[in-house]
Amino acid sequence: MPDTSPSPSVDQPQPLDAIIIGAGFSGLYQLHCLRDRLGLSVQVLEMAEGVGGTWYWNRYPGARCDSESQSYQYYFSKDLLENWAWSERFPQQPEIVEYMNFVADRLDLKRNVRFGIRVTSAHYDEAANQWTVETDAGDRYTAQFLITGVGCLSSANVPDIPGLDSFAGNWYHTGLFPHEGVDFSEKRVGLVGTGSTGIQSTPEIAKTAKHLTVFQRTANYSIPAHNTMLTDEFKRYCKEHHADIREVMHTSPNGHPFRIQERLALDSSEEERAVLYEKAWAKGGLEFRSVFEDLLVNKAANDTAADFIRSKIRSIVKNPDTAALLSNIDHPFATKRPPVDDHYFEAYNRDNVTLVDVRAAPIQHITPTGIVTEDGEYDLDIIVFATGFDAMTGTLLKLDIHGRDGLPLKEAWSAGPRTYLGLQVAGFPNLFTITGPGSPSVLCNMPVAIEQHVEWITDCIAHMHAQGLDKVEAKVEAADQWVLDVNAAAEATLLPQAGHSWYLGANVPGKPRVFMPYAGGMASYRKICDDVAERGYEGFTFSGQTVSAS
Ligand code: N01
Repeated sequence: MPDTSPSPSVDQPQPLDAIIIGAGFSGLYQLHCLRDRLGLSVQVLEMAEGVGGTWYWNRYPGARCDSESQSYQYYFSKDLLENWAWSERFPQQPEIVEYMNFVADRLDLKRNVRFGIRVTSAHYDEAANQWTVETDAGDRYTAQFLITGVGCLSSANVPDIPGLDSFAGNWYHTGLFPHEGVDFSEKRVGLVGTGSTGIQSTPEIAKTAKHLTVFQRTANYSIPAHNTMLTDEFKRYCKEHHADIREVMHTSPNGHPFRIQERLALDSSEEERAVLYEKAWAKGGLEFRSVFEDLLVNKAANDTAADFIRSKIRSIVKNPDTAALLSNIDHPFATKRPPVDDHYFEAYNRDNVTLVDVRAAPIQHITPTGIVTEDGEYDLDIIVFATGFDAMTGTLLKLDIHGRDGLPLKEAWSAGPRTYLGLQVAGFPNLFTITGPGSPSVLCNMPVAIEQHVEWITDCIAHMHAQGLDKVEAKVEAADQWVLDVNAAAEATLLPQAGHSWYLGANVPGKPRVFMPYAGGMASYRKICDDVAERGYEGFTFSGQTVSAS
């Protein structure tokens, strides 16, 4: 039976079965599973004033999902699948928030979510086997389980550039964009960053700004989205083929609704490759990566895709100097998350867009009137930082989590995140981290990764209830081995070759350089997790007693 008790308030705190932090894709589904499937008392704590997680905050111009819409939704519910239809191939941010509200309302989830409240700390009490969570409203919640659904990219990374405080105009980070939007008309806008976000924003801001100056430190590959409105025929196809689409997503390494082609790049002739790449470019989207199966493991194979994209950039961008800067890319294709764009390179053919190379002439400081690089000052009215996130660990560490004997998570992870399967941390009993570091997470289509984690956690808690167990914790040796496995999986690919990628934490000064997501593929990871459960939750300890040896 669903729990219908009201949320505990400042006056009436009551112990809960579970506290979930975050009301995005992860938190909402976890709430549904624990409350409606297992009948537990659950409270979700959410900093935003509404559901949506990352999509609640990332409202920058051009914000759109890079996953194909038919794959960017929950698949656990036939009812949800049958009663929702996306309008575009790559849905825009407002439509995704609308979807999240549709889900939350249809499953009656909001009554167990407290909005507008920030978790300030979480402490585990061994004697009581209980988590105590404190919030910025000054109240406390206690629960047996603590589950984080805080997303992997939710802690904005604003660069520490001297003089930013003195800037007389407005500045924004794309991950915390004003809900009322920003009027760029008649404004000289500076955009710092050319990751997925900067690449999505550039053409949109250029449409209305008086002038847009893009500050590029690292040139990036990008594949055209070729976004389009979905036809009724395609919508019907999706509704009639849910099971088939899910099957492809669940058996592919990255959770997307397309298969990686089983062929090697260098087995094809140059002409054959050109035809295949042209076809994939014309189709657009992340599927470009699936033309050959060895693009991420063989540098020579990767070079063929990289060279193709560089030649495309040079053919699109008319100014040869700008084209040279944009195509001077220093890492293999897809070793940083490849952006998907809507006429990004074309935007540089506009009279009101300028590209500035801040690799050659770094940003020095900000004045009241603009950004100063080694080459001089760029006068600006608005600065937009598309400078990314303290990814995967940033938000978890900000929660100020303390495990057994008061051990701070910050200390446990001082040399980088250490988890078992990305699900649990040794020394932090009954804490689960949905899409935590060490899981495929950001290397996978997120809803697929989230559903797998939420369902595994739910099954684990159900197992504990069935067995009369009240505590689960990853074993140190299991976590140690998993860290080795995560490193080995990354080393088997070209991914670590992008030395400045956020996958490695390299974008945040002082952050340990550790490859954080599990790169062994979602389908293999799912099997590993299933096998662990099947073998009596190998590598976990329950209620202080070892259920099975690891
Ligand atoms: O952030 P990023 P993002 N001076 O870290 C530059 C997801 N996403 O927000 O590479 C100058 O990738 C930095 O330069 P460099 C997706 O997973 C999803 O774009 O460090 N430049 C880089 O160019 C994505 O990967 C979607 O040299 C500075 C940029 O800022 C992830 O979010 C849409 C700088 C940051 O790129 C993050 O993407 C958008 C400085 N001091 C994003 N500091 C959808 O699916 C940083 N940079 C919709």
